[in-house]
Amino acid sequence: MLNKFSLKNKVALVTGASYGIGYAIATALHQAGATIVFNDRSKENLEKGLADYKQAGINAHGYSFDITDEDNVAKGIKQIEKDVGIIDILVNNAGVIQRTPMLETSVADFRKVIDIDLTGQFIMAKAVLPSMIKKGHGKIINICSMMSELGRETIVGYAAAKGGLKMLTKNICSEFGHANIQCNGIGPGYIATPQTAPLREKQADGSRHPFDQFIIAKTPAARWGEPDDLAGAAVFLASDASNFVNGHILYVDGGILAYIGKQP
Ligand code: NAP
Ligand code: GCO
Repeated sequence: MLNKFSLKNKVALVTGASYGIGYAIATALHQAGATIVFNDRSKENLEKGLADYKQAGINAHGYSFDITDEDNVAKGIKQIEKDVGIIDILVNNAGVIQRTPMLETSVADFRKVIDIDLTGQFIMAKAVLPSMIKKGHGKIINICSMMSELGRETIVGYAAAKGGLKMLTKNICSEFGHANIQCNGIGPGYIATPQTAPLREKQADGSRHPFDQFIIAKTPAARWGEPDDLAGAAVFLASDASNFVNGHILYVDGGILAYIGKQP
């Protein structure tokens, strides 16, 4: 049974994986046997990521491209296929967030978040699918969010994108399931990474950020998640153990989506 979770001889590409959730997922896939390829849009962060992977004993392959740039994505995938091999597992992890009230969010701001958090994932999937189909198998894992199910003030573009990403996941499942492609999502809860650092900043009086307190009260696990909490879900959805799981969003959220929240 454990062999079903092995990623030996598999090539995994994780986008936006110089740090944060992507780095943790790439590390987990490496530990399950995969060859790790990662990308970042900034060459500087890519170099830092390469050094961190090396330090962790992971011989990762790094490629710098912006996931919203279709031409550069195509060039990047072609180079990866030449240098490393056909991509068996794509983790669409790269993403951004903008926190501004909707009426203060410009159309350009909204479009930028949609472009990265939704269109970029479409571009990446479209780039890797032809070789996966030719090879006769493939795994696509889209990093969704609790905001694929719930809204929240000040993150209109992000929630719209993550809701769309849930449906992109179901559509890739519908269109390519016959080709033995499984496309699923991971929906992390509130995870302690640079993206959520502003929500956890200590207050001037040393108290916890009000949002930090809110999340602790809303999460049955009564804690923020760590990137490593997502490792098991990522290995499962990347492996043969999930070959009959398709179009599913696996929420790894400490129970937050199931819970009304502790009475203040
Ligand atoms: P993070 O710390 O902000 O890291 C995001 C990564 O994506 C960075 O490496 C960033 O590169 C990269 N990136 C951004 N735009 C890109 C682009 N256009 N092309 C290529 N790379 C790009 O975020 P995180 O917390 O690790 O989150 C990772 C994913 O999980 C995101 O999709 C996020 O929405 C999702 N998520 C996070 C949480 C959470 O609580 N943290 C919960 C649910 C879902 P740069 O360094 O160049 O910016
Ligand atoms: C926010 C947070 C969340 C998390 C995550 C929750 O501002 O509400 O950044 O959106 O990033 O998506 O699942």
